[in-house]
Amino acid sequence: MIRTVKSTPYSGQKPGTSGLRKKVKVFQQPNYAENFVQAVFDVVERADGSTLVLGGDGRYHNREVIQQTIRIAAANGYARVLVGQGGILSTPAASHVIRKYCASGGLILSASHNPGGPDEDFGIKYNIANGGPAPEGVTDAIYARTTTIDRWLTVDASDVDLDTIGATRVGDLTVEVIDSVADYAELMESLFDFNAVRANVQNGFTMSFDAMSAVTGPYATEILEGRLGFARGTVRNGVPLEDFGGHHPDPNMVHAHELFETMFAADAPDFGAASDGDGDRNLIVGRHRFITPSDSLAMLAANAHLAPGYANGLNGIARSMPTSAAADRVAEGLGLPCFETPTGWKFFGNLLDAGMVTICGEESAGTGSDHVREKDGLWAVLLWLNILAVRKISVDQLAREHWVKFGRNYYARHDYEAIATEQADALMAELGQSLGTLPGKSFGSLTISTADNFSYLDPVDGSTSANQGVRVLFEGGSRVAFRLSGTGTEGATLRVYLERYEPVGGDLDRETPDMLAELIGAADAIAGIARHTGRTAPDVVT
Ligand code: VG1
Ligand code: CO
Repeated sequence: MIRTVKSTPYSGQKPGTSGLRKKVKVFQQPNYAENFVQAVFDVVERADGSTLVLGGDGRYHNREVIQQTIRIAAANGYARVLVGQGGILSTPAASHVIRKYCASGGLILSASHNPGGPDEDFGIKYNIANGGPAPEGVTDAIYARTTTIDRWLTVDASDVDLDTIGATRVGDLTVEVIDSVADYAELMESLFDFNAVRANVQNGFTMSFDAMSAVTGPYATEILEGRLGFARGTVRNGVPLEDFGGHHPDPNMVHAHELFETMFAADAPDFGAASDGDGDRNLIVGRHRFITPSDSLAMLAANAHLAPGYANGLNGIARSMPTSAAADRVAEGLGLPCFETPTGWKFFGNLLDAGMVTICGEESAGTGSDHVREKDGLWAVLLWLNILAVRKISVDQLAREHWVKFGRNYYARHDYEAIATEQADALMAELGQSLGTLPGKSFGSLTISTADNFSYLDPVDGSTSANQGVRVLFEGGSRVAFRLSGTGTEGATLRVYLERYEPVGGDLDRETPDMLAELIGAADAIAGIARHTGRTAPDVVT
């Protein structure tokens, strides 16, 4: 029996860079999650009788929303819901399950790298039938629907047992609880040379993986310890916790500092990695060598042909605008097309579907390929392991050889968090107005060559996305970019992206802060960060 529940719209249900993210307390309000889920079902493309994939990163409130969503799906004509055991599906695993079982889409319950717990963040993201995040046209339609919604549909049914694999019925809907890891692990095994990695491990290659008490724990334990033979204990913080143990599940130098300590110790293992709340980000640290995500993208692209899944080479490379141009130099070297997209994985979907690119990446520790339509943390780790096993060199050696061949893009991101929204908006508005006056201006040895507000024309569907951040380019290939975060839940976060290019034959072995010092000063002078925000230093440097 389908039941109609009267409701009224909530303001602010606009998906950001990656889904709708709010405090748990906001999501717990009566009808809040239900309205959003119903709005999704009201607007997305699907036939009656479709399959929906459902899962999340296991954070606080995950199970409640899964149970609500199952009943709403049953009332909205879905035939089948595939839900990860315990409500767990990493973002890349969900993307794969959508593709493998020809679902019409999926709901991923996660606020990714944002902290979890009763007073922290929750999120819902819709992915379309290609397995990728809903493009802007779809998220705009979902948002528009939330502003007029006056009811949601449900069935009266008790909660489904999410912990036991198997099928049950909810009204006319079949709910299948599936193994969260199996399909994904099989996909990884089809892409990479597990034998080569296993042999390397047997020869003494060691690693440390920090799952940050988030969703990758079960995936990493099965694949790294179970299938590749790394020692037990290689995966740390491997049990997903509702509050991620009180930490930010954000794999960077600040939040994954324990891993850094391990990797810079005298007895460091050969390889270190970490992933984020929902398993789509990766952090790569070699023994005594941090690899920036932008460099990781470039190094993976340059060596991907060493893995069986990419043995035929790449079709092209795409990176988000703030990501360093290191990948562009590899594309140039390999004679491949290279694309610059706005921030957020949803902009890669069309390029991947059209076969125009094989590998994509973002400076925020996201890398992935056409095997799914999301960034994929463990995928990047496994590609690194495959490359190192074949080339039989260390991370540090690989990086040095890469820079000698392509030059080095010194890179950092400075985040100014929880600043007043009016201050952030004023800063960006003033910066936008000053763009025309910037070319030709000098700051120390740096001279601005061009400055613009990044606008993207999607070469596949012809859509335009304007206002995607300010780019200031200097003569010689250095750059500063500015944009406001679209994933935060408190005030505004200003992100300042700093990049200095040292060409082949240049200064390739210096410390990043020294190399960026002049650019940091220029960034403040250009945008008036201290003047607008009162902040003289960033909260987080990654
Ligand atoms: C951030 C990153 C962006 C990433 C997004 C989602 O967005 O900068 O590169 O795609 O998070 O990642 P923003 O708008 O806050 O800068 V995740 O791992 O949160 O799904
Ligand atoms: Co994530």
